[in-house]
Amino acid sequence: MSRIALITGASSGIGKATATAFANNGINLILCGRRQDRLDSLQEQFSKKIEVTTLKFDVSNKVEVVNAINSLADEWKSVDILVNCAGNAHGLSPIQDGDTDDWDMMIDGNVQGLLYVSKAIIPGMVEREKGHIINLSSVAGKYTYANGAVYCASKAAVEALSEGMRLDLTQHGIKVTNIAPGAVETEFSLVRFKGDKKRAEKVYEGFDPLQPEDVADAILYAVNTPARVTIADIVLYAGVQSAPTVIHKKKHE
Ligand code: 8X3
Repeated sequence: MSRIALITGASSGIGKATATAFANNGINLILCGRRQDRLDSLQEQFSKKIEVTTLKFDVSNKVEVVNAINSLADEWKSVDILVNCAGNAHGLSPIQDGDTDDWDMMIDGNVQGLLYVSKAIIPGMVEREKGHIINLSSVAGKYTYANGAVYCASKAAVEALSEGMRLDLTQHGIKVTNIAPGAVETEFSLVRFKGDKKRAEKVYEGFDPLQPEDVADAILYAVNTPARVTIADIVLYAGVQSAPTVIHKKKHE
C-alpha cells in the first residue's frame, strides 16, 4: 500500500503544490481545507493517479478538527505523512497599532491549528511506530522583522514545536521536518493586506520570488529520504533574498 499524506491548507499555495508533487509521486492524499469546491476540483484532478479523499474544516476550530479526522474511513486512518501547511498572516503594522482580531487569527491558525491537527494524528503514528511530520514555518520564525511581531512570534512558535516534536517523537520512529520559506508568491500577501491586490503585487515586484513548487520540491525531498536520514530543517530564500526583509530588487526606471 502506498503512503498516505494528510495536507492542511491544501486548497492553495504551498499546500496545493505539495499535493500535486505527492500525487505525481504516487502518495495518496487526504486534502484538507476550508474551501470544499477547491478541494473537489483537486480531488478530481489527482484521482487519475492516486487515491484521494477530502476533509473540510478550519484548523483553528478544535471540535471541527477532531470530528473531521475521526470521520476518516478505516483505510485512510493510517496517515504516514502529516503536512501542517495551513497558516496565514493578517496585517503588517507596529505592535501598538496591531488589531487583536488579526493576532487571534494568526495565533489560532498558525499555532493552535497546527497543534490540534498534530494531536489528532500523532497518537496513531506513535502506535504504528512510524510517520513523518512536516511543519511549515517561515524565515519569519528565525528572524523577527518590524511590523510583523505577532506573525513572526507565531512562526517562532512553529520552530519550537518542530524541535519539541522531534525530541519527543524520534524514539517512536517519527521524523519531524521544519520548512522555513522566505518570499513565496502565493495568496500570502493578499491575505495579509486584506485583499488589497496592488499592495500584495508590490511585494513580489522587481525580483523572481520563490514559487510554491520550489517549496514542494523541498518537502518531497524530505519525505523521500531513507529511514537513516532525518531532514530536520530546510530554509529557502528567493535567489536575490538574504533575510526576510533583504531582497535585492531591480530598480524601476
Ligand atoms: C512568509 C515569509 O518573510 O514574508 O512567511 O514573512 S515573510
